[in-house]
Amino acid sequence: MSDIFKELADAVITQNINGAVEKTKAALASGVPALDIVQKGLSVGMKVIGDKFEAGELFLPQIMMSAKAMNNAMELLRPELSKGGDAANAGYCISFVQTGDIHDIGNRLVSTMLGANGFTVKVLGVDVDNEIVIEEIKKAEAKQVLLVGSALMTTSMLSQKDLMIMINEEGVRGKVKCMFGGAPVSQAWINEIGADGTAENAAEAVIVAKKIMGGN
Ligand code: HCB
Repeated sequence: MSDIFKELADAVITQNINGAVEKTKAALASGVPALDIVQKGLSVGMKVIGDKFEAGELFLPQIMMSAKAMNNAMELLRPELSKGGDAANAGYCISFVQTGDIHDIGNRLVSTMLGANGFTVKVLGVDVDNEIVIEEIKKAEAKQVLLVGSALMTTSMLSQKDLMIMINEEGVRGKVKCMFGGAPVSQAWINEIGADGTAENAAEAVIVAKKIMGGN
């Protein structure tokens, strides 16, 4: 990892809120692409934090500070990430974090990147009940809607299966393409629940979204 990416990751790992912002400013000033700052720097730090939490080496207050460091850096990056993508209308999508889940850093990043690449994104936020998602699908004027659901916990991931059942029961399966993501989501899970795709990160999410919506 180059020095700047290591410094960005370290700022998140050490809960250095000011440091994460300063390193992000410095990286932007030296011409590092915003997406690289997120994917090669800040997100790498968040992965380390998650692993340390799982190993019992860190506790919730520390994760919250790391999340704040990443979120503050993201505030600087969002305008950059929103620039320069493919402006052609790529479709309408509904983005949300599943019920019971408040992890929104990744979902917001995916939503920003989809917006930058021609999608019109309706962001429903966190802890969203499946009933609300169904209502939004029915309300949508677009013929084809892309669902962008995130779940960061094995528990909240289960509601993606319920959502797919509801989508079928409510007769709206033909209107939606379903892309789900988040750390516990795998292709095997997507196949099991009968969804259309998943992606490891925001850049891949744009590629998968365009593919399943019939673009290039
Ligand atoms: Co949180 N947490 N957390 N957490 N948390 C996780 C998710 C664990 C995996 C940590 C661990 O144990 N290793 C774990 C879940 C375990 C499990 O279910 N198996 C966990 C837990 C247990 C909890 C609490 C229950 C802790 C507690 O209270 N005891 C609690 C739950 C609160 C709730 O939701 N009801 C909790 C709270 C928190 C916060 C508030 C401190 C904070 C969230 C702040 C926020 O989001 N505003 C937090 C954080 C930060 C994490 C970790 C460390 C990082 C998550 C993150 O932001 N990653 C996470 C560890 C981990 O994920 N390995 C840990 C960075 C982003 C950029 O990546 O994966 O979210 P991402 O998104 C990617 C990718 O998945 C993909 O693209 C994104 C961008 O590149 N993607 C999609 C995402 N959505 C997509 C949708 C698509 O359609 C396509 C692609």
